[in-house]
Formats: sequence, structure tokens, C-alpha cells
Amino acid sequence: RVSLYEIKNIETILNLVENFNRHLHLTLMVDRFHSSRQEYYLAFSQALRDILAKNWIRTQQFYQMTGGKRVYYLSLEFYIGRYMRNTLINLDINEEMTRAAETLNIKLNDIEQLEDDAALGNGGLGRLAACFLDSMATLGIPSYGYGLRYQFGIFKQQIVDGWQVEVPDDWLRQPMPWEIRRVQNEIHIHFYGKVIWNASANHFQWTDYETVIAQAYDYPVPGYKNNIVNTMRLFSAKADCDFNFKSFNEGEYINAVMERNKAERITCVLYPNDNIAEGRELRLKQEYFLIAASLHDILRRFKSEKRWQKPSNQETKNDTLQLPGTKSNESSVESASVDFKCMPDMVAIQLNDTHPSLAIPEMMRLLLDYEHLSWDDAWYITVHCFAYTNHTLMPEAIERWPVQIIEKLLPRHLQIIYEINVRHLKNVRDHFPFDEDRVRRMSIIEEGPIQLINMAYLSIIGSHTVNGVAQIHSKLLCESMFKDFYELTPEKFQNKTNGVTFRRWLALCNPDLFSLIVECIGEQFIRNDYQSLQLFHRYASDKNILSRIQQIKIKNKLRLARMLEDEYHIDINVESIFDVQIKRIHEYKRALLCLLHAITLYNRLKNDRGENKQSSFVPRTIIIGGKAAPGYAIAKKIIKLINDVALVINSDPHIGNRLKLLFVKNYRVTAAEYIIPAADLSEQISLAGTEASGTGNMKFMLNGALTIGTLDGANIEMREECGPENMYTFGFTVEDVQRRRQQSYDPYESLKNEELRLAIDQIRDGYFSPDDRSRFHDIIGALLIGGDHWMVLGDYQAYVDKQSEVSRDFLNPQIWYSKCIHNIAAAAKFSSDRTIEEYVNDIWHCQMHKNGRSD
Ligand code: DL6
Repeated sequence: RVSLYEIKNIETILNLVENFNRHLHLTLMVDRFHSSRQEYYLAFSQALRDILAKNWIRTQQFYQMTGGKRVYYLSLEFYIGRYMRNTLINLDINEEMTRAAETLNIKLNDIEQLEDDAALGNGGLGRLAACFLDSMATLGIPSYGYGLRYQFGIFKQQIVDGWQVEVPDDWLRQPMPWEIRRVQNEIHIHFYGKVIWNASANHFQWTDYETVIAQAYDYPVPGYKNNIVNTMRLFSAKADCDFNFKSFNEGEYINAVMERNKAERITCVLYPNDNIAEGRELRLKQEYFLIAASLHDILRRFKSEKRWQKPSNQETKNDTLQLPGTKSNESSVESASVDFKCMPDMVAIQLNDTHPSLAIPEMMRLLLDYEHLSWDDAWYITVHCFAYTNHTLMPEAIERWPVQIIEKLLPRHLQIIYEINVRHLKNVRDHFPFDEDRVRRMSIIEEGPIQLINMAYLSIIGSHTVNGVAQIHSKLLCESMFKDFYELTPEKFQNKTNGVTFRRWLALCNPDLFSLIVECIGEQFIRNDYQSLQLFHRYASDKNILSRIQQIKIKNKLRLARMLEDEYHIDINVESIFDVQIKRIHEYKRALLCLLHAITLYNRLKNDRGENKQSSFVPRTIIIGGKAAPGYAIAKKIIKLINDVALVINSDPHIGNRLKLLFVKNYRVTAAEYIIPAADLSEQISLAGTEASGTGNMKFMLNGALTIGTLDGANIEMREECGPENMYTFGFTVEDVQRRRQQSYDPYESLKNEELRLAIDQIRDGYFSPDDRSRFHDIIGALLIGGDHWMVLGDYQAYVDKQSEVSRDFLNPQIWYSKCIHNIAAAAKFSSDRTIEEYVNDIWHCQMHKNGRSD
């Protein structure tokens, strides 16, 4: 039995230094005095990799020997960020490596800045997948993340003249020390072609297809101080060597080779849309490419597990299991000897939204056409392996693929989807006789000018559980979007409120706060006892701790202020409230509300009246950041508006450093690691019923920022945990929104508020855009003539009033920091370890190996 418990990761600092030098010489072939900082970074990373390698191999051996159920997390996005510091922390050698670097006269902090983010995600959904990987490794779950190795991740955002400009994220241009290509795991993926009935073999056969090769790259996922290293496997597209051999034979050798690029485009770039479905054929190819390669791998691993092979006297026939894309000599297990019905005991596959949902018909295809199982057996296995997480209520994010595209690209899958639908609709009719309207509503195939396949419906039908990502979101799914399905199979529906990993989002990004908490309550909360963070509530009136929390916050604010001053050349007042909204720019998230408040404060200062006389104004630095999807015109216009307003406010001598507005460019994981620990106030102000959960809200809470927020997503549960007195909630509830939508909401009503009317007039009349006075007419049009779909104006008054409360409380550090402590302690529930444990108990039913051995 392999135990991973108590393996020592490093011997001495001297060893680390030696390893660094060895890699500098033998891997990079440079000498110490003629090497660049980039080479130092690579040498340190290689030295770290050596330590990981040993544990990585042992973990995989350990999983094989313990032989339990595996969990597969299928996701089109993994938004990891930087690797190096996270690896040092999880391996518990951060201090040693820092000291080793010092002996070499190198600052690890500087070297770290050379690392690009692994930014293979858009926002919340991709970052959640990364947090889950960290928790699954920390809890010792035999698990794998499967995704795509995009050559270009989420674009880099530049701001030119106030406008967003997208620049490709060429993250693989430098050598990538954290990946290892698995040469033995090449898989052939098919597209296009046609389906024929193979009468002699008695099954359908997909022929005349084009082939693309999936190459596997593995990335280590170390658990926290437990010597476990799990795997994230990303696939990259490569042209088949036999590609276009016809033209090759005709002598068009050059053209044939050039054609290869086409196939390799599949994993070229991440689609940069957050909460908006992408309808292009290339995106569908990406989705199929990922799931076909993943399922191939999953079945190969399942087959190789000895305990699921039938004893030889149960064997019926002797045909070799030949998964598509496998070379015949690779397959050592015979299909008839594998008891596929046991697969749900060995395999749990989680679908991260509908993006990988083609895995359902693909699994059916493999089991029917290659394993020759009956439909009922194949369907039983499929449904019991799959589980589906929904991440959005936005109608525009729901994937619906035209039947025609699927037919062209994946003809056999279309047949299977039709058959799934026929059987499903029969089931609906059995449950709800004489209700043909319901049958129509619940069909996977939506009829209309073009037939569309609803991927969410396919995912629900093909999974044994469906979950939302916060209580209110899961409830709304059952009441609205999936109501009919909930009525058919209520037992499938669950909630799994999101969480974030405390390792990256506290230990890594806020080491001083982490140390203070550990000093007070011990370190169990960061390992596998997230609940114990609640012990920190006890310190909410401890003067010494309150003042130390304040000092840490100020230190973090100073660090951020220096960075922003360097980059943006503005003077930042660290005594001001750092009021932060960082997230994707999407109308429903309402950066505009934040901006209207900034304009209101500006006008008050200009007018110098009321509670805002110079003497009583509480200084604020409002920081907004986030990327807009390149094709989302109004979101890009909002960025320009923020920048135009910022220019006016920040250059007004009358305002000075009492109020600043800053749009931080290129918001990403690494930026969040600097900004969140420095925030006083976290803006979570989406219209109620629109944000599925949010996870940024949890990161701020954990780092001692107070939240101003609507009763939306996980904000509601955060409020329950910390108590309403420790959070600034405002605005319409979900019920208010529903009522107002029914009874005609009138945005003009809100203009009775003079301050709001002034702000709207200023934007409309070009006060902030004297060079183009009509620049923002479309934004104002959406708010007024367009009916203000996101009810920005309707929530304005309540929001601005709540902000005044924030300012009052901020003036009293005793009150403010006591609330901070309650927030930090109440963040216990929002550890992704809690979320993952719930997935284990209610959905995956697999073992956990906390501490690296089976407890
Ligand atoms: O569940 C992770 C994250 C939630 O916290 C956000 O509230 C939600 O907007 C986001 N959803 C998406 C949806 N994309 N698609 N499909 O990114 O998921």
C-alpha cells in the first residue's frame, strides 16, 4: 500500500539552491551570470516541478491501488491564474524557497511577476472550476479536470483613449514549465461524414469522417500540505498525419501540409463570452473535441481497473474492446469481460454547465456502437454517471444548437439525440396524459423557423442530478426555467452553493491576515475544517485584534495604491474608502449604478452642500474593473463612460483626493489577488434574480471587505451567515422585480430624484464627453426609452442611501473592523471545501483521502 502521509517535500535550503543551479545549467543551459530573470523563473519552476513529480506519481499509484470511484470535472474553462506561488504554498515550502532565492540574491516576488496567468476562462464559471480542482486535491478526491489547452486564453484588455482594445493572450509563447505532454495519449476525434447501418455487425457505423488528433497535456494540481497531486488534463488539437492524403497523392504536398492549420484551429482560442452562448460551428467543434477526448480517456481508465472485469466464466464473447481512435494493440481488455453496469460505481462525470453536454450522446454512442450494449443498459449507465450544474438564468446564455449544424458535424449524435427525445417525450406523456402543450414545451428539439436542440434539457434528461449554484438560483430554476422538468423529476434537483479556495484567496493573496487568523484560531480551517473559521467571531470586540486587522488593511491598501499610482499616475488617498467593483462588464451586474453614485458624490462635492460639506465628506476611491465581451457594444460603451467620468472627476482641482474614480485595465486572477485584500467595500449590486451566485463576493468577505449588495445569488446566504447588521443590503427583491415587470415598471418615475436626474442629464448632454456630446445616447436610451431592463434607476435611491450608511460607519473604526471580523468568520461557509464535500455526499458518492491516505 502506498501511503502519501508524512513524505518530506524538501531536505534543505541548500538542496533547493542546488536544484535551481542544476536546472539553470542542465535544463536551460545558461550560467548564473549570463541568465535573464525569465530563466531564473524557469529554473525555480523546474526545481519545484521535481518536488511535485514524486508526489504526482505516488498519488496516481495510490489511487490505482485504493481503486475507488473517480470524479471527472468536464469544463470548457479553467481559470487558474499563476502557478508558482500557489504551488509553493500548497507544498508548504514558500518560506524555504524564498530563503533559497535570497541566498542567490534573487527576490522571488520579482521573479513571480514574470509569470503569465493561465487564463483559460472568462470569469466566475472558469474560476470556480479552478477552485474546485484545488479543493478536490486538498480533500484527496481521486479526480481529474478535463479541458482544452487553448493557445490563446482570455484576451488582454488595453484601454486606449478610454476604449477597450483586445490583444491576444499568447500565454504559451514562453516555455510552459507546469505542463507535461503525454505522448502515449493521442486520441483520434471524428467530425462530419455519414452514418450507415452495418447489418452484419448489427449496429450503426459512422463513416467518411474527418479526423483530428487530441494531444493530452497534464498539469499538476497539488493539494494543501497532503502530498496529493491530482491532474488537470488539457487537450490540444493536432492535424492527423494522413490528413488530406488525397491531395498529397496528387502531388499537392504543400497544400496538404498547409491544410493542417485548419484542424489545429479547434483549440486556438477561448471564446471570450461570459454568460452569452456562442453559436459558431467552431465552438461546437471545441465542445465535441473536449468531450470525445475526455470520454475516451475515462473509459480507457475504467476498463483498466481490474476489479470491474467480469470473472472469465461470465464472458460471453471474445471481441476486443476497440474504442474509436485506439490503435488495436493498445487495447488489452476485452469488451465482453468488462462489466459496464458497474461504471456508475466507478465513474462520476460533472458537466460544468451545458458546454460539455454532448458527452451524453457520445457516451451512448460508445456504449451502443462499440460496446454493443442494449439501449436500456447504455441509458442506465449514462444517466447514473452524469450530473449537470447550471450556472445561469440568463436566457441568452442557454445553449441551443441548430439541428442542421449538429447533423452536418455529428450525424450519429443527432440520431441518438432524436431517440433520447422520443423516449423522453413518451415518459412525459405517461406522467402527464392529455397535456400536449407540456410535451411541446419539454421537447429537446424546439420547433420554429429553424429547429434547435436545447442543451440544458438534454443535460437534465441525461443526468441523475441537476444543481444550481446558490439557494435562490436553485429555487428559481425549479420555479421558472426548469419548472416542467422539476415537476417530472423533483428528486433530481439540488442546490450546491459555490465556494472559493481559502488557499489562493487568503493564504496566498493576504499572508498577513492569514497569519493573524492562524495565530488566533489555528490553521485547521485552511486544511480540511473550514467550519473552524467561525471561531474568529470571538475576536470581534478584541481591541488588539481590531487594530491589527486595521493595520493589515492599511498595509494592503498602501501596496495597491503604490501599484495604481505607478500605472495610472494618480494620487490615491489610502485613508479613503476603497470601494471596489471588479467583475465582467455585463449590464445585469450594473456597473452603471456604481458610476451613478460616483457622479452623485462628485456633484455633491461640487455643490458643497448638506451632509457633504467638505468637513463631513468621507473620502472614497472607487475602483471599477472588468472585461467586456468584444462583440458586446453597450458593455464596451459603459467602459468608455467610466473612463470619461473618471477623467473629469480626477482632474478637478476642487475635488482633490476626496474622490477618485479609477477603471483598472485588464482585470484578471492576478489583479484580483492584489485588489481584493485592499478593498474596504465590495460592490455586489446585480439586479435581484440575475446573478446565479457570484464568487467574487465571497473572496471579498474572506478578506475583510464589507459588502454593499442586493438580495441576489449567494449574497443572500452571506447575509444569513454574517447577520444583516454586518452587510449593507438594499434594493428590489426577486419578488419586487417580478411584480414590477408584470405591472409595468416606469424608469421615468425614478427621475423625480433630483440628484439622479442631474446625473442622467449630464451623461446625456455630454458633460463628461465634450468632444462628442451624443456619445452616450445609447446608454441613456437603454435606461429610459428602452425601459431600463436591469432596473438601474429603480434601485438608485435605495443604493445611494445605503452608501451614506457605509460612509457613516467607516468613520468609526471600532464599528467598521468589528463588522470585518464578523464577515471573515462568516466566510467559513463559502470555502470550496464545503461545496466539494456536498458534491461528494449528495452527488458523487466517492471516497475522500484527507491527509493523503484512506481514512
Ligand atoms: O457558478 C459560477 C458562476 C456564478 O458565480 C456566476 O454568478 C454566474 O454568472 C457564472 N455563470 C456563467 C455562465 N456562463 N455560462 N453559461 O459564467 O457562474
